[in-house]
Amino acid sequence: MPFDPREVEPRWQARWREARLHRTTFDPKKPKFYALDMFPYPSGAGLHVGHCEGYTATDVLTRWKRMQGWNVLHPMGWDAFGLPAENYAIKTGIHPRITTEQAVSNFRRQIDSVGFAYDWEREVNTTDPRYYKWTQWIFLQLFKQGLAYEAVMPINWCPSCKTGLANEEAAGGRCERCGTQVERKDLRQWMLRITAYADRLLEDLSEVDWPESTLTMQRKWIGRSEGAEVSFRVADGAAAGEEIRVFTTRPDTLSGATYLVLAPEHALVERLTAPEQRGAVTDYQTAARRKSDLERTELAKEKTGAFTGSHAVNPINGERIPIWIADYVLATYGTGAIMAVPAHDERDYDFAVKFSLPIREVVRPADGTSPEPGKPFADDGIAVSSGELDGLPTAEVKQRVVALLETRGQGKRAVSYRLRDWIFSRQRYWGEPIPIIHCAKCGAVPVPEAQLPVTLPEVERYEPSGTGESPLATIPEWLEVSCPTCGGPGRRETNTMPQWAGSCWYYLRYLDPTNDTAPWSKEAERQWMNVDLYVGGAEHAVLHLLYARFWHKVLFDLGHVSTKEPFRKLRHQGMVLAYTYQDAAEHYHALEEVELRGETAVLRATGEPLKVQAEKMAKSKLNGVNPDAVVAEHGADVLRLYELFMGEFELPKPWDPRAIEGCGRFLRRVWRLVEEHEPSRVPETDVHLRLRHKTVQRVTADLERLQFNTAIAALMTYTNELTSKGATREDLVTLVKLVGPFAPHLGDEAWERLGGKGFLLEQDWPTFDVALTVDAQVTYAVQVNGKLRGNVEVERGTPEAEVRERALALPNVVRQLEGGKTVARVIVVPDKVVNIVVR
Ligand code: ANZ
Ligand code: ZN
Repeated sequence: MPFDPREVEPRWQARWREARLHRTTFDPKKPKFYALDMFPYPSGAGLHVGHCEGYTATDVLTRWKRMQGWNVLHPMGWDAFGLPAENYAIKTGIHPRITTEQAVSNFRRQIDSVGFAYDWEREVNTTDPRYYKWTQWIFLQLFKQGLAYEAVMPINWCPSCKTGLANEEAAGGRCERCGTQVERKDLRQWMLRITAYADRLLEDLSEVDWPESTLTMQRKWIGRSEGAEVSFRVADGAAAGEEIRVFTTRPDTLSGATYLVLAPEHALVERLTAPEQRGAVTDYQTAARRKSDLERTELAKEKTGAFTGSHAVNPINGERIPIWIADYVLATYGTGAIMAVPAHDERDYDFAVKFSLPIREVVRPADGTSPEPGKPFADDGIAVSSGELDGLPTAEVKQRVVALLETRGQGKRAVSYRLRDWIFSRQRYWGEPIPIIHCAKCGAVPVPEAQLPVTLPEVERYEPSGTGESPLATIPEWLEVSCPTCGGPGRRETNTMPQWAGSCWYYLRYLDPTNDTAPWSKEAERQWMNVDLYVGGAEHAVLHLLYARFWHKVLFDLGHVSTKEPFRKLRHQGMVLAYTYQDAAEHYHALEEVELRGETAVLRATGEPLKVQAEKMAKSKLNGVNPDAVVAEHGADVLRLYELFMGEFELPKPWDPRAIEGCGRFLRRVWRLVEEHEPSRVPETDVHLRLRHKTVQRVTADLERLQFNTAIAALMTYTNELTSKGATREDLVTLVKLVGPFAPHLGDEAWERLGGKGFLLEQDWPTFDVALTVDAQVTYAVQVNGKLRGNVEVERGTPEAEVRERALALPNVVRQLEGGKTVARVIVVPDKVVNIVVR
């Protein structure tokens, strides 16, 4: 009977469900394995074969660990707040809750159809009030620690979405969602003081097993710079005598600082501006406000600026230098002011050239060569024109200058971070309400914990108000409440949390998802944390991981979690690409219109040759692959197998519809072996034994290293060998157990057919004997005076004397002794070579 996935797969899925097979249990005597998938945003488009890759990987690993007797936690949930559902609601008037529910049930159906072993009894949904109650609770813990605060911020503002955007959502100066040019707007915002954790977020990266590229991105994002803060006194004008502090990574170049530059928003600019410069300075400030940080600091950008009319004194040489403002200095980095050293910094150089400011060289290349003319020399070197510091290397000059400034009270060592506090509010509907009540007398008052959750009220319209407030501001019944502290009139906070909020702690809620008196129990936390393996896309390498680590550390400090880091090991699945077919006019054609000829392709209708490329899947490129279609055509087991067989797990690889067939053939071959099995016919031999132990070792070791593709290749080899040599019962049991995690439906069907009891997942993973994983026979190369003269094949472990004897008896060796030659020496290198020296 051929194996029909359409019949077999749903049948086993139903049996697993009835038996609650995937329910999490915990036995304190056993080790634990917490495998976490980055939970999806349930979009209307449904599950993607890219999702399936990571999910299959953790599914295989958790099934394997479970068979090895581990406690396994493998949950799934929904990161369901966010803009797409909300934008759809604005267009159609349909509540985002409804579209979200529909999308979630579609995702769940798809996930089940692939046979993933998630414990649905632990499903979480960030938009469920029983979940976001605790997101709000965590926010209040942050608030009580002084880690959540309000500030008026010049934020990125999308005039089309009418909402504020975090820097990362406005990369390149454009709204991530709609592409509109982003403006700056001053708005009251909730901020989270992630900068207070900058050092620990950096240091503790040494404790985790993450991809090096991701560690690097996190380090760069935090951007720790060591340097100094230097004080300059204002020499003239209304601000005379005041101090301007600058941050520099090159205090050694202080003698070359020929002017100061302040950010246009710097608090002192007002008083530094001389009456005759007022007009120019104000105009310049207005223009700067319209630009994004990125535009402002771009290296290649034409430099602009305005002179304030005031001067400052360089503390190292007493020189009077002009004070300018320019937008290439950011208000939010360092101190918002710099000492400009045009001879050694590219931006300062361009600026000095443009405004004819002095350029003074104070560092030269250490190798005695001349620096390139017409360019700043930005490297370390040897000090020149720096008085008594001349001739000293940069590192030492830095130390001496800082030491000198410190004794005079004019500066100190300082560290600066690129990381900024996290803008934690959105003026949108579909998010967690921030649980704060504003009172004229008491200020920002937390909603008492007993009153959580603050649920999202029903609204008529989902548009932001356009004045910078969320639609929640339009519902007086919801808005107006009494102050929890004084009982006077209060007004609810109308901002909602950003989409990142719910994903900052979902891995903790899975531990104890129905707890309604605490976000999770201490016991569950101690049992399962931390996450042993976190799998998800590299696109979350920075923000999600950084934000979640930040919350985790705060929770750690408050004693709510027992580990410093949440995710011990992290891996990113490589992106699943798909082939695209483009004609000469660069139009894309779907695979159905294409005829494949080896490596090339032509348009079926006209024979026109097409350009074939592996690209990211996209609707516009007609190369999307829908898992539903793959399951319908090939079955879930084949989909799962192919997802992991496609290539190395962590590398990008193209989906190849022709290669899927190979996986189908393999599984059919496994089934045929099981079906045609007649145990009495095949006696167990040493060859069987060794092959089996080798395969078990290979697959086990590959799973340990997440090398799924080579594990599958080993199973394919094993299957072929058994097909040609015949399989014993033990061979088949082992094969089925090894294949089971990859192809669980076929696994259970085959297990049952072999007379097995219970589910495959409840069986023990096969073990191996190392002694049996090495080949029984070894081949010695036999050399006479360094020349290969033959081979000797013996049983492994054959005594040296016997090997030697057999080597000397080889006809080809005997011939070398003709003419009265004698054997001077024989050297046997175990399992490798016999060297015979003849004279
Ligand atoms: C003098 C100097 C001389 C500098 C020199 C560099 C080279 P990182 O490494 O990114 O920390 N800087 C400081 N604050 C700034 C701000 N708010 N906006 C723009 N630029 C700012 O860079 C630190 C350097 O960037 C600082 O060192 C300062 O320029 C500039 F040969 O000071 B430097
Ligand atoms: Zn009050």
